[in-house]
Formats: sequence, C-alpha cells, structure tokens
Amino acid sequence: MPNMKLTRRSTLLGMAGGLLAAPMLAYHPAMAATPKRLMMPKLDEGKLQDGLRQFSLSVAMGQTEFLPGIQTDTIGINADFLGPVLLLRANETARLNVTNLLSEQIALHWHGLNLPARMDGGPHQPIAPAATWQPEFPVLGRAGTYWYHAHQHGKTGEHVWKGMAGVIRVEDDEEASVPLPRSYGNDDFILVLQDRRFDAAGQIPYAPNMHDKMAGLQGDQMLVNGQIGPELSVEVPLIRLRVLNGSNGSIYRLHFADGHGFTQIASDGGLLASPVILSDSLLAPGERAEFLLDVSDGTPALLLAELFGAEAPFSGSNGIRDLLRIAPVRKWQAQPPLPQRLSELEAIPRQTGERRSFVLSMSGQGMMGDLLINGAKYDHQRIDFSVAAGSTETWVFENRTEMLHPMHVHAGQFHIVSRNGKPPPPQEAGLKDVVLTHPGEVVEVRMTLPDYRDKDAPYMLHCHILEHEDAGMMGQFTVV
Ligand SMILES: [Cu+2]
Repeated sequence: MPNMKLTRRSTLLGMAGGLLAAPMLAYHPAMAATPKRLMMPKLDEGKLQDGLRQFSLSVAMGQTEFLPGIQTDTIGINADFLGPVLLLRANETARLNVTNLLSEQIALHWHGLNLPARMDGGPHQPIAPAATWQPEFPVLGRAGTYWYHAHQHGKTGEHVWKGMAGVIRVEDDEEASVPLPRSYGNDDFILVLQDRRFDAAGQIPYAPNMHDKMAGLQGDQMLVNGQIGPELSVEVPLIRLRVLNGSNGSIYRLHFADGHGFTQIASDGGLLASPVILSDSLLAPGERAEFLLDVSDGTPALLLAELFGAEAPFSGSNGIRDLLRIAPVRKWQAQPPLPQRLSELEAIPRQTGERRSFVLSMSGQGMMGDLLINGAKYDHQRIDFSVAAGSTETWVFENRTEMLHPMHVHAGQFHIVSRNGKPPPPQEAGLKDVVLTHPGEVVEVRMTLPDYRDKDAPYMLHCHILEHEDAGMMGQFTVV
C-alpha cells in the first residue's frame, strides 16, 4: 500500500481518515482489498395465495458497506441495496405488493415483461410515500432473466443509482427441458453489473455534471451484486452466469483477462435457438445475457469490463476494470459438448401493422442540446402514438447523434431485423427488449404488441441511459 500522506483531516479522523481516502485510490490494482465471496441476492419465490403468486416488496433507505468500515446511504428493496431475485413461473398470475417506505414518490417497473400498461410500473403508476401498489398480471414471458427498477420520471437515474433495482427470473417448461445449469448459487449465478462514484465521505450522491448528463453517469468503482472486487469460488465444471447491466450510463465490453472463451445461451427475452461462442460481449444499460463458462481445466478466470464508446471518467484508468475473479476449486474431465438446439425460437414474424420511424437526434449546437425522439422531448401529458392490439409492427431507430443509445420498448420483446440493412449477429438473433444503436446507425426491430387494450394508460419507449431518459429521451404509446 503506498504511503498515505497524513493530512490534517486524516489525522483528525484517525482510522476513518485513512479509509476515507481509499475510494479515491481503490481502482488501482495494488490497492485491491482481499477478495470477498460473491454474494447472491436472496431468491424470492413468493407465496401462493388465492391462486396468485404473491410477493411483498418494501422500498426503503438502507446503509451498505461497499468500502471497508464505511456505511453508504443506499436504497434497497427488502434489503439495504438492490432487491431479491423474483422467481416467476410462466402461466401463473403474479401479484407484486410494493410498499414505498421512502419519503418521496417512486415507480417500480417490470422490465421486459408483457403485461397490461396499468401494471407496468412506468411513470404513470407512481407510488406515494407510505402507499402500497398491487399490480397483478399473468406471466406470459418465456423463461429468462428480466429485471425491475425505478421509473419515477426525472428520478429514474437517481433511484437506480442508489440501489432501486433487482432481477426477475422467469421459468417455463421449455427451458426446464434443456440440460443447463440451473441450481441457484451452485452452478447458476446472477451478476448485476454497475459502477459507482464515491465521494470523499464514501457516499454515492447522485450529482451528474453536464458531461455526465451527456455521456451517462459513470463511476470508477465496479460493483457486482453491490460488491467491489468479489470472488466466486466454483465447485462444478460448468457454470451459468445471468448478467444484467444495471448501470446508469455505462456500456461494458465483457471479456476474460486470459481470453477465455464463453458461450452465450440467452438474450433479454430468454434462450437463443443455438448457443453462440464468444470471446467478448457488449452489454448496454438494461440488457441481459446468459453465459455458460467452462472452468473444467481448473484455471481461475478474471472477468473484465471495458468501458465502450465513452471516455474513461477518471484519469489513471484505462477504462478496463476487474469485475469478478472466478476460482474453480479443482480440475475436472473435459465437459461434453453443449446441446446444439436450445429452444424453438419463433422466426421473425411477418409485419401486419404499421412501419414507424424513430429519429434520435440532438437539438442545438455542439454537445449541450436536448436529446430527442422524432424531434420531441418527453411530455407526460402527450401520447405520441397508438398501435393496434396484437398487431406486428416494424420500428426503425435512426441514430443521428454522436452517441450510443440503448433503446428500450416496454410491453414485451422484439426481434432485431437488421442493423444498417444487414442481419444482426447470432447473439442478437433471439428476443430483445433493449437494442443498442450506434452513431449513424439505422436499426430495424419487429414486435408483436400486447393484446391488452387501454386508451388511457401508455407504455414507454426510451433510451436506457438513465440520464438521457430523465432528460426527456422518452416517448409513450397506447395499445388500442
Ligand atoms: Cu441515450
């Protein structure tokens, strides 16, 4: 450990002063603390009551020890930071009882699920302090890794930054019939990837500056399930990693330090048709991917995240951060090959409804304008368009900005039809609810809209860089 210069402040604060200095330096590998065991969020199966799978979720302030000896103020859901993994089963009806124990209004959105707009938890379903909101919906989704997160308009970035998010795992019969690791915490792991910027007091105030509002807020400290620098000890030769990019504004290029290959088996909306072997994977805010990692050779693997498409926020950082050390406890025999068929993924459906264009642009000169969809900022009172229930539409995102925008559509899953006129790569050939659009790119997606008609309650369509969303890069549509 380098000499810590004694300042008046650290002398006054004694031990705590030394610890307070840690966050400023901790991204340096030499400062890495002893690895902690990676914790899994609690798996919450809910309770079957009155024919409904019921969950009780309380959103409250908490205190979390990210940095040794320092309590950081956070928001959690049945926890101090983040929330439980909600286990939903296809064809059951779920009821989520969400109680707001904060002193301000919140919203909690079920990201990726096909459900009625009134149950969606967007900005039109606010939960007042001390109130309980009880959305109820049949689970129509395919098995996969979804998530839930804050969505109070103008506050989404702040609430997620503080910890208001969690994972939803949906199970169904098709996925259960494929021989894959699925024993939670043994061979099947959740990795919620986020980054945070700590102040000198070890707190994570939400204070994006002008640059952060444009680039998306990023921190220099990586968190995996709310932990800095954890280690995963593995007692089986093949593991499944369900990865969520739960960050506010960071696009991560995931890869292993030694170039270790891995296999993607699922995207946002569940299993791909066939496994895809990768040496790296790009994951934007809101996106999920499931990977299989073969560790049968007994060699530890270090998972890294490289910041993609944005300058590293802190000098001295090359933009590559250690995420997770995966340490097999022994060596095993070589593993049999994976099944080549994972699921009967439906082909891209034929368009039966409209084709719509969404131009992403920025107003004004230089880098300080408003981010717009079809020339407009979000207006809570304005429904931008309506779509016919059950119809299949083609939506074209045309990114005319200099930035990357991960575009998210509520109400279910879509297929990516093309990127700049070419078919997407195989890892994007499954179902998606977020699509990363690059500067100058034209991306075509096709989506079958829900069967739930509601002329008053809209679904949202927005950029998942939360600072862009909060600044108004969002539109809304009804299904009629
Ligand atoms: Cu954006």
